[in-house]
Amino acid sequence: MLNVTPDSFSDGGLHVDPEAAVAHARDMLEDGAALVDVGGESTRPGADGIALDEELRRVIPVLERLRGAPVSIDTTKAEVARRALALGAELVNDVTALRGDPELAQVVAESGAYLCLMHMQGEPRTMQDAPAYDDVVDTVTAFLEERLAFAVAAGVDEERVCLDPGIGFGKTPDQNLELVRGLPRIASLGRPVLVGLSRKSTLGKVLGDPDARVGTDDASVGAAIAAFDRGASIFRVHDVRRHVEALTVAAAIEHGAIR
Ligand code: HH2
Repeated sequence: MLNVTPDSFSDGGLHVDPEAAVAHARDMLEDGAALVDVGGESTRPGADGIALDEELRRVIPVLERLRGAPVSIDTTKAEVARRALALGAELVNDVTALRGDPELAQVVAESGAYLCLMHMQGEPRTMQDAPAYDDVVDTVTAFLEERLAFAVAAGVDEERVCLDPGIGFGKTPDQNLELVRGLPRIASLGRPVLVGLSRKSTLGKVLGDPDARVGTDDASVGAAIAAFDRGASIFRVHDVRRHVEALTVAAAIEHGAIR
């Protein structure tokens, strides 16, 4: 994934210059990424939303330079998605699961693009204040089932939708771990499951730092393998090469394939 935000928690600010962002995207593709997720609006805990103009100013120059490369657009805004899809983006990654912009469902449906529906409790500015669930796996699974039905009713091809529990989006570290354990339930909805565990603060907290804001890449790989073993098949990561190597071996063990 590629942040062109000045304030993302893991690599924000590194790729605000479009040329640097594009070079980083090409490195990720070279390292085996299937898609580069381009995002101009930070969703880190505490982040405020940004205006349409600013988001377009951040992502359009990058998307123009990446034309022809496999790209997804991480946005909640229909207009950003529309422009990104016109520039060749293949997937819309909407952290609001089509609850943010009432026009986004139609943009995705008409374009025939792939769509990621993610669970989030609350909104980024306040979501970590006091996340609470009766049963986090039940709640997230029921939510994703309902949002999938909503997307399909709006004309999105079900075969093009993947589902994401939204690790860190209104969840405590324990709830995040419970969600990874519960991935088989989410996978039972019949759609590919995407997870974004990479560098998230829960990983640093598991390693003993209660104030961690990020996790290490080695911790990220461990989490990705645990998620793979429980049915995740799409991984939103930062250190692509490490994850590709680890997941290729895990997949070969699972499926018996030597390439
Ligand atoms: N996580 C982040 C952003 N977008 N999209 C999906 N579908 N799933 C995720 O888990 C997810 C996401 C946050 O990670 P990061 O990109 O490192 O931070 P930021 O949002 O500040 O760019």
